[in-house]
Amino acid sequence: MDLSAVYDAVLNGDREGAVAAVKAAVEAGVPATQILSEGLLPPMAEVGRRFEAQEFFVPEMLVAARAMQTGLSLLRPALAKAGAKSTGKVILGTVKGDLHDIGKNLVGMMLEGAGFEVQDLGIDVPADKFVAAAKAGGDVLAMSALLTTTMTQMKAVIDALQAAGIRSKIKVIIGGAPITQAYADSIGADGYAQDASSAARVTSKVLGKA
Ligand code: B1M
Repeated sequence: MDLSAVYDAVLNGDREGAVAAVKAAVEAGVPATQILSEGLLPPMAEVGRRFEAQEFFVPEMLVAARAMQTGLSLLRPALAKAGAKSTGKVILGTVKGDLHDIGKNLVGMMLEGAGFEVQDLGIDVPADKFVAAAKAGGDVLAMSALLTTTMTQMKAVIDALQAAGIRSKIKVIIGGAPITQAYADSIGADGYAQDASSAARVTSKVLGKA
């Protein structure tokens, strides 16, 4: 099925159009993963390109993101078909100073789909909030950052876990557009995932389950 109606609705920030187009694709039997990879994700890359070219500005970026999130929420049940039982608890959040949450939300859905319990701390999460959640209990702490200016917060969180004496009790994985394996290694993270589906794989791996 041609998913250009989904693509166009997201690119144009047309929330109702995105809902209608995603619903039509679901009803036509298109798999959720295909609607995501061919309909919902490509326009976000185009929005980024247009933003860099100064053809789009923050308001356009924002309405596109809202349309994308609304479309994505319709796929949540299919993407996050809960596993039989929890295979571990993941504390998830976007780091301090960073308001981007689409990638993080997608990571959360994929983790739920892989059977993990997910505690989502939201966006703009300061180090002490990550530490408090880790102290309360969790197997993996998963951080997302989309800005080169906020990715440094990931090291601040790892340092804060160390200072609180709980670094060895929880695994740390990181991801987001500017993040690389080399960066993850340099700050002492246990794992790096390039995208949402590999985040579930990397989480299992750091827990010794893959
Ligand atoms: Co922003 N923004 N933005 N933005 N924004 C980017 C990131 C940017 C690359 C655009 C560009 O210039 N091309 C650029 C960053 C440049 C840089 O730092 N190098 C940028 C900028 C500059 C800004 C502002 C500073 C703009 C301004 O105000 N002048 C501002 C900062 C606000 C802040 O956070 N303090 C800003 C604001 C915004 C909006 C609020 C308008 C909106 C976000 C809305 C929201 O999230 N609710 C927005 C958007 C939509 C984007 C782009 C266009 C799209 C991001 C997105 O959702 N992609 C983005 C350009 C781009 O990425 N091409 C851009 C889709 C999403 C599914 O992908 O988040 O990469 P992504 O997640 C992927 C992987 O990265 C990975 O898996 C996901 C799925 O496969 N992943 C993980 C993510 N987290 C992971 C964690 C893991 C593992 C994998 O483990 C824990």
